[in-house]
Amino acid sequence: MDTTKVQYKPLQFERLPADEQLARSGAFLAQMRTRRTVRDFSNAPVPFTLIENAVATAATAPSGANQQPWTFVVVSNPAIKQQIRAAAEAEERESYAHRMSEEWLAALAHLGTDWHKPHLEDAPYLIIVFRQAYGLTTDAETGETVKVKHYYSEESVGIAVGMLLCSLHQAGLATLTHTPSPMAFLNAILNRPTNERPYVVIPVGYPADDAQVPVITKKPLGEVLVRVE
Ligand code: IYR
Repeated sequence: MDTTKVQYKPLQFERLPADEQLARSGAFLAQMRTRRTVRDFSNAPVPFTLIENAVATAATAPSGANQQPWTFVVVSNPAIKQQIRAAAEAEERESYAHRMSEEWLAALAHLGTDWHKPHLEDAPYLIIVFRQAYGLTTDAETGETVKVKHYYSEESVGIAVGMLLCSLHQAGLATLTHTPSPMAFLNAILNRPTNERPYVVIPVGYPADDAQVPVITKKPLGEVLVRVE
């Protein structure tokens, strides 16, 4: 028998006037449409509070069984950034030369990426997001470390990263979602436990004055929104 009792409290919810709903959602859309993945970063300093607020925002994300299966490692130390760059470039060099298929390279060609990752040192902060594939707790009686199954950790971390990117963008910062592959070197460099799997590396900062971005478009709404009434 399940004797667990759910404790409830009244939802705090402000019902907005319709015109304000429309104004806010339109303003948010317009702002999000200006977000671009940036590869050329200035080394100009960024207030740490903006990073902290973004991580705090990401940490409000919904997650499977509210297990919050994420760790956000924020690196500003130049020597550590240099190590991450060296390791990422070594893997990426191998990937671009041998591991990625012709089809994959062709799909990517219009973005102009290659194995060079100077942004990993130029950007003032790197946020490395780890997914906790399972939790680790200490058994109260035996003192042993026990594994706790996590549910929907991929989806949960994906949602949290989306919210992180939104926060950083609306704070006036540029980001790059970078997924070197394989990423196990991040556990070694950052000394993270084996239940934590690197999910994405996000350089954060201001764009370089001469930053360029490829000319790309997003699919029109009619292609991505299917309305069933
Ligand atoms: N991870 C590599 C390759 C790469 C793959 C995809 I799919 C991209 O959209 C961009 C890059 C890299 O970071 O260069």
